[in-house]
Amino acid sequence: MGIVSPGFQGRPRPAGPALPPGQYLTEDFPVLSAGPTPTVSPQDWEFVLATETGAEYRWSWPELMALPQETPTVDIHCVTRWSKRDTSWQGVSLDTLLDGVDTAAGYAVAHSYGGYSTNLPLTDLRDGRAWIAHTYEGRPLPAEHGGPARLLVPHLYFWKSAKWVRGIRLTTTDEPGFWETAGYHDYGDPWREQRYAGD
Ligand SMILES: Nc1nc2c(c(=O)[nH]1)N[C@H]1C(S)=C(S)[C@@H](COP(=O)(O)O)O[C@H]1N2
Ligand SMILES: [Mo]
Repeated sequence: MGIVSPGFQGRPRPAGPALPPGQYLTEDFPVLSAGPTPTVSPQDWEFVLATETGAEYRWSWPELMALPQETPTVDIHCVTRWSKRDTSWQGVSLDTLLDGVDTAAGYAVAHSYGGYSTNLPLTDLRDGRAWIAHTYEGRPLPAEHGGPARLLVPHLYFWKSAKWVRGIRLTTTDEPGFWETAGYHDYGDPWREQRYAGD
């Protein structure tokens, strides 16, 4: 064989599964917050699920921890174009929280401590696709990433994964949240590159 340059790796790196269009991989974990990080201690934390009829279902921190726990490992995709592979979390499935909740609502709005909100169809919170996550890579979720607990909906752009989540309100009409009101896509499917309204 001829000359092989010292940097030559011999074979291409395995490409791995495709990323959504327009995304690049990052190894670090960027922090994206529209405002300051609210301080919420687990003792003061409460999660409220409110239905379209006004019925409310509440969980304290110990009650959340006493529910069945899941450990999803998922890829996440931010609309600013970074994606991160194989992030591992622990949390409670929205299926568990919605179990026994009587609702005919088609939509949900997640609300955060600090005022952020984001909307999505209720169906996207079901079928093992959404969690209230409190642990990241085996450690309590850091405050800048949404601790004590955040919504995790990895099949949509990451702005739908509300940090410092304090509740979810079920609604019969679609109510755009913080970024959706500011021109981002109402649904935000990364595989269809739904970044902005009209995409
Ligand atoms: N409460 C709240 N949740 C939020 C945001 C925010 O500003 N406030 N930013 C969203 C956006 S745009 C992204 S990309 C992710 C960023 O999560 P990270 O900071 O843990 O990477 O959180 C989402 N959830
Ligand atoms: Mo984002």
